[in-house]
Amino acid sequence: MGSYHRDGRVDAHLPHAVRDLLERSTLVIVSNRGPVEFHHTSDGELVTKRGTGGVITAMSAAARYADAIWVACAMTNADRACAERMRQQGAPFIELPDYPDFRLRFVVPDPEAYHGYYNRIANPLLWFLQHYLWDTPRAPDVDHRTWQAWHDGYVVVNRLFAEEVTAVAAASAREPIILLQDYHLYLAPAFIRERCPDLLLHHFVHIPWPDQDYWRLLPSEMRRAICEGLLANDIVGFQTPRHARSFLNTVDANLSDAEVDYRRWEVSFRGRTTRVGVYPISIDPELVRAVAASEDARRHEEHLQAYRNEFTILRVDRAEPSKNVVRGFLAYDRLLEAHPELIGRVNFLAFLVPTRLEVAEYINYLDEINAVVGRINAKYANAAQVEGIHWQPVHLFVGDDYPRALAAMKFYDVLLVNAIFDGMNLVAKEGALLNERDGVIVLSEGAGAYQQLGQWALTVSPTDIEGTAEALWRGLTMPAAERARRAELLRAHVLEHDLRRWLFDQLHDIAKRRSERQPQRLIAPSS
Ligand code: GDG
Repeated sequence: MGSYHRDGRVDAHLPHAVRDLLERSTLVIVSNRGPVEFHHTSDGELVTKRGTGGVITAMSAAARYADAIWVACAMTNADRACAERMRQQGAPFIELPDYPDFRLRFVVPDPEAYHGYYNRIANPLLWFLQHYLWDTPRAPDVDHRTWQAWHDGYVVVNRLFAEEVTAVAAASAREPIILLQDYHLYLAPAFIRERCPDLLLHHFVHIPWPDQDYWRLLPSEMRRAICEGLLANDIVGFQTPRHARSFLNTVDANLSDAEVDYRRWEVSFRGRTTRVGVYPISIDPELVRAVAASEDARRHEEHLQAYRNEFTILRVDRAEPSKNVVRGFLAYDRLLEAHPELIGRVNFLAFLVPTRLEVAEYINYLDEINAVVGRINAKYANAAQVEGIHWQPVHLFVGDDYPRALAAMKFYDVLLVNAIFDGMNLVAKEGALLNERDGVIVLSEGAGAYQQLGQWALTVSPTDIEGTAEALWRGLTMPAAERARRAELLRAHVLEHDLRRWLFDQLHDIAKRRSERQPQRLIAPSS
């Protein structure tokens, strides 16, 4: 795989338009979470820890190809201390000796603004909305605290991001290309545009874009500001055509002065045109294989052998309501009821990463998961005992351990990815790449990956517990030749549509927009 060299040489194997763009530009990656977090050890030493999550993984790979600066929020006390020291020293960036691909700049909101932006608006309000997670007769309640969090949190922090980005752009020796990430930053593009009308702005939305009717659960002031913010970009990218079309509909429904061209996937608004694109995110096969082959992963693989059975079902996810973990266990329970011949012969291994434990819904969800697993294990332990065997049908591993999760992907017979509505679900792609047993993927129609991988998976509606149980059964009993055929096609697709392609397709479209804009620039400066 090619890469960028700090001395300015860009790998010759990159497509021409992309290579040209990278040679002239600096990529300014803008996301809530940065590539690393700083922490103080007990003896006061400053150490870095690599950030987690799909967005960081993807954009970290992007930084290998280009001169890159990352603008992110300070999350820890040590992050804030670092930003302060950088300011006092008048240094433009934080250099990271262990991560030479990045130069970093922190946005440092005051804690109250950050709390409103992150814990009240971004997660849970926008995240819940965009994943259709609300039980609408009960939530959300947009009350005075929500409005306060919107004005004094979300708007304020988005403005801080815009200030930081414009400062970075102004100081950049090369042409800056701004790559904004996700739902935390919907307003920032409009604030950046106020200051820098000519900057190239690209925004990728990693999560679903729901139907325009569902957006009406947010007050019109908020949803209009979100649409206007996104339309300040040159390109807005989504994971699937369905999400992109929903965005066009939402703009059409909310901004009467926007002109939506459904044929060209463009919106004209206040004298500018925004293009809407589809870029399904993927994995970096080389990187994923390297982690899976690491010493750490091999140790886990060995240890996990004890948890396997004649059949192994696997799930790997954040402990997140949108991932539909509880229904997955209910489907497994139903499978065992319908096929008692599986008793003692199948194990369900679930690797769950605790997430957002500052939000009550997430603590409750983890409790629900523990309760359903406890119930299933108790129920079948008794049934197994009657037959004189010791058997635990579900093994739950809760914790943050990426090499362990990848190690487990090598030996599943069925991988369950049954998200309700989700952006992509990279786990389906990692599983397809790493599995060594021609394992079958049971995939929800609500997962973003469904659009690409659905034809070779067994697909289910996310609420259909009976259908999911049947799909698990079909997966476990599928003839070997059919399993092998599907596994091969899944792997080939993932290898061809990798993270590099996701990135380069976006850079290619940015280069195209850039070349279209050059003539406008020649005319504009005197005004
Ligand atoms: C969003 C969207 C979209 C697994 N165990 C651990 C761990 N993992 C890795 C997985 C996978 C990643 O975390 C999770 O990928 P998802 O695709 O489920 O992503 P989300 O975190 O929900 O993020 C999603 C994604 O953005 C990218 O656009 O696909 O739809 O919701 O790679 O293998 N990672 C760590 N510890 C673990 O124990 N650090």
